[in-house]
Amino acid sequence: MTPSDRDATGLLTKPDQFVQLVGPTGDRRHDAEYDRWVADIDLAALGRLYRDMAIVRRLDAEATALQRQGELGLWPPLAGQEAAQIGSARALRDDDFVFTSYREHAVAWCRGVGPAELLTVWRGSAASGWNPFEHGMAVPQIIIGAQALHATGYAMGLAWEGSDAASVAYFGDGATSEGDVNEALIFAASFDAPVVFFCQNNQWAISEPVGLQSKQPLARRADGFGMPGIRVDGNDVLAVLAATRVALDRARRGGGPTFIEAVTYRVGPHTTADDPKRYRTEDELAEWGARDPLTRVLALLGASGVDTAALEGEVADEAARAAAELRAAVTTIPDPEPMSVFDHVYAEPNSHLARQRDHYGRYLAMFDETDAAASAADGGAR
Ligand SMILES: Cc1ncc(C[n+]2csc(CCOP(=O)(O)OP(=O)(O)O)c2C)c(N)n1
Ligand SMILES: [Mg+2]
Repeated sequence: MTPSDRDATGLLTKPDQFVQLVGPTGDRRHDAEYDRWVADIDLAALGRLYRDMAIVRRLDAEATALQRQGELGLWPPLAGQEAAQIGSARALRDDDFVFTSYREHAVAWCRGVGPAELLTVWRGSAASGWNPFEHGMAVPQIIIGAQALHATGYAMGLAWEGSDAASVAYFGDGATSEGDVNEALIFAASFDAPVVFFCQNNQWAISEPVGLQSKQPLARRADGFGMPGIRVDGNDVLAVLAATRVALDRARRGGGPTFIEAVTYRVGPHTTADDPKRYRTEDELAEWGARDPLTRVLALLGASGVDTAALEGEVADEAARAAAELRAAVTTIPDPEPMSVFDHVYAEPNSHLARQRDHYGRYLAMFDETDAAASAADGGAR
């Protein structure tokens, strides 16, 4: 990559161009602007990034299996997006705050959300998931793009309080077509909010390809909103870490928001309720398989003299243990008490909710009566 590949704003302009520090075969590509942002990442640190990615990949596969076995209602797999999520989340400080959609399981992992805690909502055992303030991470947002507004508002609050923390909004390529995301970008630019808009362009919004939603690289839109845009290889954990550090640093120094487009690929289905074979080809899958985020890190470590067979083995064992623990924890989560669904709707009681609670209570009682009647008819055998 040469400086002439960039336009006046520093944006890489051609669709196949992005910030890349590690190529698909593990070749280290030097970049005059971004290298210094990851100068501290030695082989041990790179090994830790590999470990994160391998463990979240294994946990994700376990969650998919748990859904197939009827233990979860639904699961949106992250497979393929490990580098985009780990690279960005490992750039964060504890006092930063992230607002994600439903696929950022690796971000949750980095924020210290326990894997079993992460799955409670997908099992239907919890109304949301975790205490956001314990992890600096809001619970998953299902409304596409809504979290971009939340992140912007939170960032404006941080600035007003004089904090140098930042917020990050994670969303997908499809979300960039939503009003919420566009409104958030305008607000953030107008108020120099310390927020990073981290868009994982995984090429698909369910069955809609990104080309249908944007005639040009998504990062180019940033210019129109009045903020810098960085297009980064989302399958290159080192480049993502560098790009996110650049954006966070700008936010902390009062420079306002940045839009990052991490170019990546959703390897699995949109959710376990989707069949991607209906809308995309095996060739496309193979093409992206060759750009796998984990194999390139192993290749680079190997070429740098690390015993990668040992590392791979150790991490695989650790990941298998984490997956077994996840399975044991998830399958024993107690079912919630049905009436608890009303507990956290409002801080104060109100008559509208009280009516619904009463109605639902009477509805549930009908089952007790049915059970009691059936039991009496059986002579109490039930
Ligand atoms: C406001 C809104 N509209 C539609 C949907 C249904 N929906 C769920 S996921 C999705 C696609 C999102 O694609 P993208 O933003 O690229 O994220 P990805 O799933 O690829 O991570 C849609 C349209 C929704 N959840 N919310
Ligand atoms: Mg998408």
